[in-house]
Amino acid sequence: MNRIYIFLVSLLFVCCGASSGKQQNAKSGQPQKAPTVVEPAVIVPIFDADSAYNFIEAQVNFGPRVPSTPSHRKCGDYLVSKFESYGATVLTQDVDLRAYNGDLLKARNIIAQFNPDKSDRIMLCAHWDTRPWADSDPDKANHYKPLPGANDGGSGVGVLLEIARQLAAVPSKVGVDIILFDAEDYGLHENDSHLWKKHRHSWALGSQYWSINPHVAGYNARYGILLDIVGAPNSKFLYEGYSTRFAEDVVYKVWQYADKLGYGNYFVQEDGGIITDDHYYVNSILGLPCIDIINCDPDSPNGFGPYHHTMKDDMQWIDKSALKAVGQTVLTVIYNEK
Ligand code: AHN
Ligand code: ZN
Repeated sequence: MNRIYIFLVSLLFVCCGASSGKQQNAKSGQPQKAPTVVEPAVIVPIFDADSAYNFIEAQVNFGPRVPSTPSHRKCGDYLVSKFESYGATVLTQDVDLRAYNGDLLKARNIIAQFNPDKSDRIMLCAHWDTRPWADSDPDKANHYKPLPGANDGGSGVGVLLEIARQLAAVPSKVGVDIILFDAEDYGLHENDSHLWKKHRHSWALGSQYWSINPHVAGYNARYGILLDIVGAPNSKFLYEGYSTRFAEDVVYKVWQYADKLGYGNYFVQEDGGIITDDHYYVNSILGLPCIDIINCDPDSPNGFGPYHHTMKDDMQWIDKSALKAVGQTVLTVIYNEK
């Protein structure tokens, strides 16, 4: 894998009259002919899945990233310093949020801006907190214990850190904002599921806050891509319902790039469920079209995977091939933006 990491995705040929060419023709007395100008090929860096895997492991090694705990604070500091080391302009939103059960959450949204002066931007996001309760665990004794959060929390962040590392090496034409939302996963405990109507906005508290108070007044981007639970072996990313409702063209664009790259087995072109996730609030509050790439498993009890919201959500459930499919697809989308 130690080869030169360039990846030619597309060549664009444009014919036009360049003034230097005309001068040359005039000097040589040749008949004027429009020269062919070849636009440079789009270069997409190669996503390194080993690196993304290590970024996930680093988060897991902090322990569960439950808001208001020391592990959470330390991991947040680590994430900020990583983005800074890749040349991003990093802002944080440190805010006290109230969970549905009354818990006070010392939350921090982390915003890493690449090329902050560019007005044409893409937003990439994931949540970095982990669920305080393994309430889908087969063992009831675990239902109020925090889970490791390798897939749920760690995987999306790991892929985005690797994308940040690549953005530092090869600048993209558009500006990129990577936003790590906090307090996504403190939503309604399964034992309280009869209260779902009263607490239907108990999930995704960090993205709700950001969507009401974006880091830049009047923040705008062409679109957003949320990565959530993207590291499991044999992941299936189906068309998620809010994504197609709010940002259909973005969904088809991303799934088509995935198909071209040979990742059609992961990015399955079929409708999946409707999932209330961070992107729902980005779409409905801020009006920024945002899709969700999220693994669903309709055959598992809670609709995600057998590890989901259980103590099993550890590094055993992280597969580098899935990380590669997601990371390479998102990089290809970004670097093809002009
Ligand atoms: C609900 O379970 C309502 N939403 C799923 C979003 C989620 C939870 N993503 C990770 N954990
Ligand atoms: Zn979760």
